[in-house]
Amino acid sequence: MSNTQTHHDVDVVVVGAGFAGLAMLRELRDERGMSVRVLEAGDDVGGVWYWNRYPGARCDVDSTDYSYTFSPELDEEWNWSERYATQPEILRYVHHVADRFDLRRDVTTGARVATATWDDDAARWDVTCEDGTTARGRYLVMATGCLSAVKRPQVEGIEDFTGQVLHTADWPREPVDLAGKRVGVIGTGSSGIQVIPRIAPEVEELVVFQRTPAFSVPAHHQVLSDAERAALKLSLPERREMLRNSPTGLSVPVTRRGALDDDDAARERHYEEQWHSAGFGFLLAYNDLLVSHEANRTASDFIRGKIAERVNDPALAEKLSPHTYPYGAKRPCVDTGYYETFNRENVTLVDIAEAPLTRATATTLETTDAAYDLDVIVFATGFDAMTGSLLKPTITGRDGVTLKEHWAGGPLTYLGLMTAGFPNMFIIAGPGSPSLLGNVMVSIEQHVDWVSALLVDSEAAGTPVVEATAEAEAEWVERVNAAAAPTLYMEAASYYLGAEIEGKPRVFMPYAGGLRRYRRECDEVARDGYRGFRRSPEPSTDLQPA
Ligand code: NA7
Repeated sequence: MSNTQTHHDVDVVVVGAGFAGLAMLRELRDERGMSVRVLEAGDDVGGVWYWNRYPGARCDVDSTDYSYTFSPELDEEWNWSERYATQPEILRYVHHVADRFDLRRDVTTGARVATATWDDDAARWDVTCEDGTTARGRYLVMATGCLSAVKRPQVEGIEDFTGQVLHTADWPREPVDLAGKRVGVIGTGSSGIQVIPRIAPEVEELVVFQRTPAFSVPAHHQVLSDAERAALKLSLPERREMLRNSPTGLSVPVTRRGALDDDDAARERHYEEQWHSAGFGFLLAYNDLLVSHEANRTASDFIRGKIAERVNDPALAEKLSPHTYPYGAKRPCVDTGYYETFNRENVTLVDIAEAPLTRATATTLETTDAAYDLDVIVFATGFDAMTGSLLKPTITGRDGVTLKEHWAGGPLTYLGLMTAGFPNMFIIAGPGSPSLLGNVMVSIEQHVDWVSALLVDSEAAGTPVVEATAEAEAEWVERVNAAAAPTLYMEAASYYLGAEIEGKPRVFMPYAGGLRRYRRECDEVARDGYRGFRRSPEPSTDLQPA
């Protein structure tokens, strides 16, 4: 659908119609009576769950904890069918929410934002989209997601490849038939680890190009019975309270035990028990896995031991075992039969750390060692994380300074919510906030509520121009760095650190102090009259030039 020439003059322009953008729309429109226009690049709502429709795509947070919490009626009527929802089910949920709360009427789809420019005289954001849609709003909310700017590595000659080239994060909407094909998958992060075991049984041959092995633990997918669903619903209030007060936003009990508090036998028993139930929560088996090398080594060794048990060929198991970074320092993965997939006759692992990819030809993908005949190449190479989608459009703040210029040395934010020099622009669950380090749904709702309260307060006080001060921003950036410094996060070339993109500033982007502490901090700032934010009245319209 083309939106050419459509203009929207509203209170709030929201960019992105994923979980965050839709929550912001509902909150500001239905709870605060503001006019909102959501601009969405995709042809439908859903954000990351709209684009990432590769076989095997699933959430690795429990469905119940990856749901909106604003409506008891919604909780009552929606029934998740599995412990971890599949992508189609999550997309159905998003559609249900969009329809039930009549959100679509304020969403323009197919509108990729090209520019957003602050007009200081009018105190308005002017937004333009590639399809010609324009919007003007007093506030701009960037709800663009941390994992949405797709990373497509340059492989020499890829344009000459005559087979199909796919990316997990931009999977075709129509079904892709891989049956009987020779398929190469590049990348072994969460997406690769989900797609590989899923397609292995149907393809003729699967070649996995691995640069860095991941740590993965069993997901323990499980279809929920009626009784389990009923019990989950009953426990919702308690569970939600736990999520809100937890450091991770996950419904995993916080342990006070460190890995070395247990003797070897007790620790082994505990890991074994966690291995058989925890899923993603395995990382929280002990409270020091991300701060102590010695503690981390016990978990890393345990997982490597399990890989050795799951893969028949010891040399192959060794290649699949990570040794170059601590467990958890990169986003850990959960899987269903990932390692066992390599026991199949039709699956080959190619270590491209040892023999790097060199080029593609019409029919092959080549490394320094060999050429692989393929019909399909699947990039599972992830994203330009956290800042990619914020820096793609040209966002221009005060005095003509662009966000790209302001963030040339890495993202600078106050509380992850605003950046100095960009008045009335908010970021949902972006850099400088816990975002990807916890359950992002909890982060999204916390930000939506907090921004909404700030807007109401500012409007009531007659000071609707809000801006983070440069001092507050500098102080917060220091806090973000200080929170990360003692952790093992600093020891992996991860997307948390900007290592996924060549030339990207190497700074630790999310706030590692935990969701609970972060929420407390945001609440205190609000209680202190929004300390660190400068607020001023809108310029009088009488003073506007004609
Ligand atoms: P990730 O986790 O960023 O994984 C990307 C994978 O692709 C990872 O194995 C990378 O290896 C590999 N990669 C990236 N670039 C290249 C190049 N140029 N050559 C070879 N291999 C490459 O993305 P996902 O989509 O799997 O998961 C993203 C999030 O989705 C995940 O964190 C969950 O939150 C859900 P590397 O480690 O960089 O050596």
